[in-house]
Amino acid sequence: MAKPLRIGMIGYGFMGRAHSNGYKRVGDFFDLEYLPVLQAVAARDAEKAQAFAERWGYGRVETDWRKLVAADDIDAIDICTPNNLHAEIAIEAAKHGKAILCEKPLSMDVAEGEKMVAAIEKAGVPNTVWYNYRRIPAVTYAKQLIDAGRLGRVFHYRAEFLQDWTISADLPQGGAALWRLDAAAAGSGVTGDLLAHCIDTALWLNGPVSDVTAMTETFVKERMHTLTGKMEPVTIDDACSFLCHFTNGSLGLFESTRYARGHKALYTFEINGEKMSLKWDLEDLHRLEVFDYSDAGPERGWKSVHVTDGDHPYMGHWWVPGLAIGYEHSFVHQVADFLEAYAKKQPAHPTFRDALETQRVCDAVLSSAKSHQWVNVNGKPVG
Ligand code: NAI
Ligand code: SOE
Repeated sequence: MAKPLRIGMIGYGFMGRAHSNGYKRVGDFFDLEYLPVLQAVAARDAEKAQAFAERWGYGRVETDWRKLVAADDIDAIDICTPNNLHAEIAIEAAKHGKAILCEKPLSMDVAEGEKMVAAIEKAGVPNTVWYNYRRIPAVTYAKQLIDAGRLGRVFHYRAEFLQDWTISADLPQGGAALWRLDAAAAGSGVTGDLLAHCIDTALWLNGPVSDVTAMTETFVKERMHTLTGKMEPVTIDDACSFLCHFTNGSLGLFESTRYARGHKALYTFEINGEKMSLKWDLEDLHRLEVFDYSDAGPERGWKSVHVTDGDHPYMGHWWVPGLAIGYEHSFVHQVADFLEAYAKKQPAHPTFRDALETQRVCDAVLSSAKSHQWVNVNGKPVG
């Protein structure tokens, strides 16, 4: 019989649901020593939290997250709140010896992230950050090809994350659904919200970034703030593009915007190596496009690998070969990997320390956009 890992979740929005689904499904598909128990959920609105708890099967509700992180019946705290609460909750949870699963981006900035890393390392608690795109089988397969040396020397890494949901100038900023448009709650705009995903994947696949040069733009300068009812300056970056050098000698090109009309979540990356190139697209997430220069001359060309076979990463846990899985499965996989690492007392990547490296690149990008200069990152490899 599996041992219980009692989860205390804070926040019940989009990620509250995605993670809860992960916790509920994982034991049906993975054999694990520990399994999650949906012990309690914390949010300020008792009625809404109760409704969430009943729908998803949480045992009880707290309206103050501080009570949840101190509770004796909780083993792990899952932080699903807006970004400005990640640090305070994580540092408090570490003091109480809880394992911590924190949503991305780790923190509002590097200074805050460093305090979080110091707190969890001092407490010695298991920790991870939900950069879930690593766990989409086609992305994990790309990592396997790179680690096996199939690309040879890498020349280029290109990534973009495009959306279009903030184009209307009538969209307000701040408050419950729109905290992403307010830097006081989000830290930054697309840099921390979207590019952070691209950067985490890039550091994982292609190694550390040494320096960056960036530009940002805020297309709509003022929006009505839902908390004050007044027109207020917009403090986030609506769009951000940057160039970088990786320490392996390759060149990076990244772009993100919420103003790419027609694109909802177009996260793509392409890596060009001496012997092989790889391309991936979140909107077609089970495919990895592969160009292998070692293929016989006349047959050489881009192959679209449907990453759904039993010997592809994670796929042996699901259906029969050829049948696709989706976005939500990346969270199931992250829960499975976290629980396996937890049982073995090993780090669960990306750890807080790994995610701090992503934060360093984000801060350097924002700093370069301000100064119009190249900025050093001094990054370290991530696990
Ligand atoms: P959301 O707005 O849907 O949910 C936020 C939740 O936090 C709400 O339930 C709200 O009531 C709760 N909350 C706010 N202040 C609180 C407080 N003081 N005490 C307790 N609860 C509080 O936001 P969403 O989309 O779920 O985002 C949450 C986090 O997840 C963010 O850090 C975001 O960047 C990250 N995220 C990550 C994704 C991924 O791909 N890994 C996808 C979407 C979000
Ligand atoms: C924003 O719309 C968002 O939900 C981000 O917050 C997530 O991190 C990203 O995965 C999808 O888009």
